[in-house]
Amino acid sequence: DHNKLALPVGTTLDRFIMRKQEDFPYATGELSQLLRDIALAAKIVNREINRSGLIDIAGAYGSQNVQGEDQQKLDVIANIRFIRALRNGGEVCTIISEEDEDMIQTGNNQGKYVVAIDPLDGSSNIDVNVSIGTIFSIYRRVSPTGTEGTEQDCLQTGTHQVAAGYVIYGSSTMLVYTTGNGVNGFTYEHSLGEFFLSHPNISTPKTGAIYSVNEGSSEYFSEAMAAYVAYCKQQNFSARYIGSLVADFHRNLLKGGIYMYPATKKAPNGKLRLMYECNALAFIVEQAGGKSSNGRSRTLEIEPKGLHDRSPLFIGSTELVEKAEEFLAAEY
Ligand code: AHM
Ligand code: MG
Repeated sequence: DHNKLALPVGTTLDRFIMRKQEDFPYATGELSQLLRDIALAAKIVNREINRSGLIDIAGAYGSQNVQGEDQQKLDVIANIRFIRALRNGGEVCTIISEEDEDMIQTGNNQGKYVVAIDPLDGSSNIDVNVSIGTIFSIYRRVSPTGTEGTEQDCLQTGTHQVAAGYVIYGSSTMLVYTTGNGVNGFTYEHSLGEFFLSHPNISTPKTGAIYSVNEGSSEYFSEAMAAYVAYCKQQNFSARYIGSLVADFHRNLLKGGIYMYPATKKAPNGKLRLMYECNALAFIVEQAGGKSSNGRSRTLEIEPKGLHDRSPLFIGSTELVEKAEEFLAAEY
């Protein structure tokens, strides 16, 4: 069946999405439209980020987000841009965002999807020209259409994601996503304003030699966690930690390695948010042949209790994540 043939490098994102939709004869095209809306917002945010050094758009905005952190102006801009694109697109009834305490109703009550988004992750890196990212998860609503989306629609386990992805605004800008059928990466060509397939069918190495963790917090690590980090050093792994989740994750996805944000004595659930950060990357890593865990159980099966729940995260090459779990089992 010609539709199932792999599409060549250089295929545009729009064409790729269209051709993939043809693989599902009954697909209505709504998810495809939603992915295109996200890509459009990503282009706009990319433009804002590229200009930020010039027009001094970045910098503290004076307000804080629900996690009590300083919100940079670009976070606010990215949040507005993504919400606007999803609202205009019409496929999404409800959005939850790391930047907003409550659910955002788009007014599209016929929309079948809900989106969880971290519009601009790694905000502390904005002012110093380090890569930052957007992370998103898409779920099908469980409530009937015709009304606003509910909290139950938003608080689904990661296993229910129908698509997830991230945008990395780095030395080049890329969109990487999955709809549960492998992972594909697209690189943005500024002069043409298009994303092109550059990394078809990404598969992450089974093992690797990079560990990524904020060792500045090691005073607060559990003994088991400290023992695993010591093990990584005995293995002569390279330490790589940008402090920008998408960038750290992306590098390890391509090269093999493990990213860790553990539970600490200070932050018993770690720092990262289950709905906006962990689940999307967990879906992607599994689709690429890797693994994601909270140190104990599979990220995608964690039952969310609240929109802004946090979870420890151990993600990357299967062998390394399993090794970390072995060490951490000493804690339980
Ligand atoms: P943010 O959502 O406020 O930007 O925070 C998330 C970021 C991640 O990108 C990164 O991996 C992590 O925080 C770094 O945290 P730390 O400075 O504690 O190592
Ligand atoms: Mg974040």
